[in-house]
Amino acid sequence: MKALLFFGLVAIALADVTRFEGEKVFRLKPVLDEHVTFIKDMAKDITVDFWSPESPELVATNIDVDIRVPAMYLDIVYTRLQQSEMEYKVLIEDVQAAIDESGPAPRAHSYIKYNTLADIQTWIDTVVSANAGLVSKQVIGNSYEGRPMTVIKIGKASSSAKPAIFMDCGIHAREWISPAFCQWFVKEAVETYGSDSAMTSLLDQMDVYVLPVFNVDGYDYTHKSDRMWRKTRSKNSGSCVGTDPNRNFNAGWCTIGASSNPCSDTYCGSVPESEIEVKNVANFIRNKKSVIKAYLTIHSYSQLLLFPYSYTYDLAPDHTELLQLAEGASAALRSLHNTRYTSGPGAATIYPAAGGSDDWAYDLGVKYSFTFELRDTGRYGFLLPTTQIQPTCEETMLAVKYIAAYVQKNLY
Ligand code: 9B3
Ligand code: ZN
Ligand code: ZN
Ligand code: ZN
Repeated sequence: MKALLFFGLVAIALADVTRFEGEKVFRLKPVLDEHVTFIKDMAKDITVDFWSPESPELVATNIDVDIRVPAMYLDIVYTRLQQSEMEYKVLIEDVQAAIDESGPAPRAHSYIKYNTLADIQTWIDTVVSANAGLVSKQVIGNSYEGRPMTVIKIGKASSSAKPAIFMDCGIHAREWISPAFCQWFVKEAVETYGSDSAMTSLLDQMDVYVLPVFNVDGYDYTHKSDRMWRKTRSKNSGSCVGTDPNRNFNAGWCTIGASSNPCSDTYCGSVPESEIEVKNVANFIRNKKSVIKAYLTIHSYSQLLLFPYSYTYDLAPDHTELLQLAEGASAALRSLHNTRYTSGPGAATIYPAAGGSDDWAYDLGVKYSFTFELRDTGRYGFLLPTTQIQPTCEETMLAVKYIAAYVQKNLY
């Protein structure tokens, strides 16, 4: 008994899990330049976690700013908010309570739970063995901490090279609905191939490469240590860990909307593709450049369907076509549960930011390049309840299938 208690305590000590008791998420509504200055100054004085936009550099007037505030700073934040006379509300009263509401980690793989990385890795093998002839897997490299990055290939076997779509999920560790969607997509593909005419035709003519978890180290870390982690887990000079993988691609790298401070949540890294995870994906796409016709990357939250560019306000050469396609896909998504998405180029629609994967893929020559920001709009943010996994995935399927069907009809 004593031994059990001892090992129990050791396990808890080793786990070293960050807790968020009494922490709140605020939505601030800056309308004056003074409000923006106020928020940036506050970020300098106290540690606040920017949920949206994802770092203080990206704060501007007339955009909602969602921040998580540690319990010890609540008094001072309330006092300062009164002084600033800025409009605000509390989105989440107690972050730990919101985390606990998502319940204990599932004991087995489930499409309506947030699966652990280990369960996702086992699930990949199960799907591959159960659907030989349609599904295969390929390790595209290992992460910084040595975990395999596995891409699932779905498509009817063919003797000639098929055009393809590449989709990744989980670039950002805490955006848990994203890997859930990639798993859902694979499930739907194998379940509806042969009965759904659009899916059958798609997988007969094209291959879909799905990377269900891009940031494997970060995702594992959000399950075991810190639910709010965003970046990779690579070591920087100094004590701060991790690079933002979606600021580390070689697309206007670190020129705007990214930080050169390794402690920032939007740290761009020491050089483009400094992160092995980014390099692995970039190499995979470069090697298949001639067959990859669309690049889809799944994030959360905000309900946006973005396309290039984010690193500049300049419109992409294919702007009109991409906007039309995004609006069609958003309408398809909305038709199921009336979930409203905004479509547009990243810079003007969310914030200008460089080093993102969609811009990089587009400049490489992948014309149909999109970033999804899934549910919600901030009620739960990254802590989207498991009850919303199914409706979110069902509606997102409609948008992804809309884009896939369009790409299939417009091969180039
Ligand atoms: C950011 C960039 Cl840099 C891009 N090219 N496309 C989309 C985004 C938004 C995501 C991010 O990394 O901040 C949302 Se989580
Ligand atoms: Zn993201
Ligand atoms: Zn996001
Ligand atoms: Zn539904």
